[in-house]
Amino acid sequence: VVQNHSSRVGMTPEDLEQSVLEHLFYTCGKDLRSATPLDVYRAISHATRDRLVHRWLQSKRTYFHHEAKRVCYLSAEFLIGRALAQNLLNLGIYHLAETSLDHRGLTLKDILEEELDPGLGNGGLGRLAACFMESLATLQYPAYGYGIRYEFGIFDQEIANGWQVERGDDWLRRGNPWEVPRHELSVGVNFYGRVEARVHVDGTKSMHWVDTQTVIGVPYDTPILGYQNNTVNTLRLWSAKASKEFNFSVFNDGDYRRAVEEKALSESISKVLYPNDESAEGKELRLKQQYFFVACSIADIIRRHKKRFDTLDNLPDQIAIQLNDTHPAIAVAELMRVLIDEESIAWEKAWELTKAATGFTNHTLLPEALEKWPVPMFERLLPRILQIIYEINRRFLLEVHVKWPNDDERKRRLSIIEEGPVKHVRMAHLAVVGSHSVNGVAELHSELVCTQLMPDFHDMWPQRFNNKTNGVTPRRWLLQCNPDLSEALTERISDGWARDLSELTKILEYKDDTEFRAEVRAIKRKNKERLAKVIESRHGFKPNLDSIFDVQVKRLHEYKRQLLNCLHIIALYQDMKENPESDRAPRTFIFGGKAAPGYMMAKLHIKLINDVADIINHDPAIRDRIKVVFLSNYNVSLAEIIIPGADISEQISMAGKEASGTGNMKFAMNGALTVGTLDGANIEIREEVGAENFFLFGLKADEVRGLKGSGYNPNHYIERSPRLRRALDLIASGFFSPDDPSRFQPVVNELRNLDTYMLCADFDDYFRAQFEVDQCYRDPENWTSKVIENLGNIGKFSSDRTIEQYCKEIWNLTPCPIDLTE
Ligand code: 26V
Repeated sequence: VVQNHSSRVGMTPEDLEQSVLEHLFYTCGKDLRSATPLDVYRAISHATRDRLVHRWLQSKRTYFHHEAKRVCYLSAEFLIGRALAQNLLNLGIYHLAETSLDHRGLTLKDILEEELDPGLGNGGLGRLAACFMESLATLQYPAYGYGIRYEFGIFDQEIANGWQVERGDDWLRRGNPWEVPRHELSVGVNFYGRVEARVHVDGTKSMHWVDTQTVIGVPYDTPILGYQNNTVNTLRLWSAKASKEFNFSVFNDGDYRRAVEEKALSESISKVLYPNDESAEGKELRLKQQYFFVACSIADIIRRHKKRFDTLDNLPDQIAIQLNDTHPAIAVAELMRVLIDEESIAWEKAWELTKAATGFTNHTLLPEALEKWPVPMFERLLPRILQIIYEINRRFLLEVHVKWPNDDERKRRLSIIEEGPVKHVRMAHLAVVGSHSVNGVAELHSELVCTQLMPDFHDMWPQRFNNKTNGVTPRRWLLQCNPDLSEALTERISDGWARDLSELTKILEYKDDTEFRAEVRAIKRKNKERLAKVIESRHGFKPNLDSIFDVQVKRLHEYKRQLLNCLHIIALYQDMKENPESDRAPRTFIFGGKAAPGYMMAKLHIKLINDVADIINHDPAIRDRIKVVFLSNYNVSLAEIIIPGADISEQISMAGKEASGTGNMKFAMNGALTVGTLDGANIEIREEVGAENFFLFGLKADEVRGLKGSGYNPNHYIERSPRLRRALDLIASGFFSPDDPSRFQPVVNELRNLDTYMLCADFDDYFRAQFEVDQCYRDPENWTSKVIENLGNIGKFSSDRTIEQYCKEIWNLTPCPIDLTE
């Protein structure tokens, strides 16, 4: 029996205070006098977590009793960000906590800063998984997130002398009050060994994966609370632990050192997140990570199902498995292995169940990001899984043969196994073959998946392909990160927007309300001030609050074209130097983002931005008309400060390369205007907010393709653009790198010779769009009306809308509300 109303979980100020004091004493072992801010953070977090527990248990009980279908979201990354503020808000006790602390002379804002930001993801894909988990709980859908409890998340980035330096992110060093280990649910996962076929007396054959090395997966659960409801879902992250055999072998063969080494080796599986997004590396440890968390998750899913039912026939009525990109695609083969080898289900039946349960989301069109594993490595590490993949492929190619007899070329293209000097397993092919749904993450992207990325699969199964345009949770990306704007909205249109973002259209009524407009401007200024303080504390100067805060924050990648932004800055600088009287609005250019540690060109771009900043920021002729800042260690918590402070959102990828983007949505939601190409979700954002409220430039995806096809030559554009030529010449001259004049030669050479991402083709149009930004900013009323039109029409990009579509169109889920009195 749960005590819902004990003071330990009560919602009065007295109850909350009492719990915090008790945790300070009993959990932290401190009294008020000796408590540090970290102790206070821990005590409040535990007091907050206490208030989730009965909801959490009741959610599990309800799902079990109602036999509710649930989604299992398999993702190698969950970039959840800090939990305390979000949980306080969703519980509806944020202000209560704020005032309680106030009374004791403490500021909640400062206490929140004590929480280390869990960086268990690279960027968009991991953050999307986190937004989805929050939306699922808010919409009261039964859901489990399954992933890896990395001991080290995405590296901490420092900028040393303009260069990126990586440091380990030891995010658990102060403990983690939000997770609960569940040792009793640990799972054994097999690696290596060999497969033995056994023929039985009745003539049947069974396969046995033997002589394996076993690693134990220990689940750590984090509660995911819905917005002001009683739903608490589970994010279950697996941590690798050496199995008993490893520990026993210490005593058995006496080779103590080897045993310790092997123990460390098996526990290294969940040690660190791979930081190279958008480029597959083919490292064995990465494949181990993928199989490790997938095998644990599938075992967990099957265990739970068997607890409730004595058959697996209804598995797809009870669970939907969603593969977040190909990282968990091995789930298709693992589920088949469990159904066949462990549950003795016939192949045909097992295949039917697997396909009916599984859906696959693609997140990238970059060829270098498509995962494939060398067959020899696969065979050594996962011999039984490889066998099953071969059998899946054999049957699949038979199906292809029936449809297109004598088309060997097509079979070669479609095969799960890529032929060549070394064969490879194509994980995207495995995922498509083993799923009933394949989706992209924005309209354009989904179309390109069908026509460019996998046209043969689309030919084969057109009905399988669909679109689910991304979204972001308005609770974190508006309510929490922009309290002033949230309050202004609630004052005008009441508070329904936080659960139904389409209600933001009501604010359009206030578009011409001078008071509201002035308030919107004042809020932006306050948010710029907050951001300016961060810049000042790190860079020693405070940006001009009257300047346009022009922001590009996202992973560093050539296709995202931070370099195009940089070229614009250089050209603007040269214009200003040449014509000192030129009358342009002052701008503060703000960058942030991490480069994959081995991605030399991206790291050189960071250095270029910092060198350009150094020269321009110190040029007395420029004063504060241009400032350039590269903010180090861009992460979720920094995003929560940067995004509300932006006037301009840079979404300038080469068309056809950015699958969706989600930062683009967060900026528009926080009153920034977009400068962008027709790429990913930019297209849909522009459609929603209106073309007149969006600064468009650049080639379209089909124009990019056409130009590539007919032989693109950047010099054609460089010759015709004096501005571009001059900017390139300045970089090449060593002007920004007097200590090493040839430092940026690789950058200039790439642009002049290849220009893979067509910066030269888009440069002049980009410059023109930026000039329009400038003109527009000088008319604050006009600018504000565009901001309000963006805000009022951004409702589509709530992850609630996205999740509703997944639930209706792929997962077939219905909400399962939690009643605490039941
Ligand atoms: C890819 C890889 C490749 C193999 C090695 C490790 C690794 C780690 C992460 C990734 C993720 C790349 C895919 C990705 O993040 N795509 C982004 O997904 C966002 C959410 O759908 C979308 O908004 C972005 O446009 C897209 O780039």
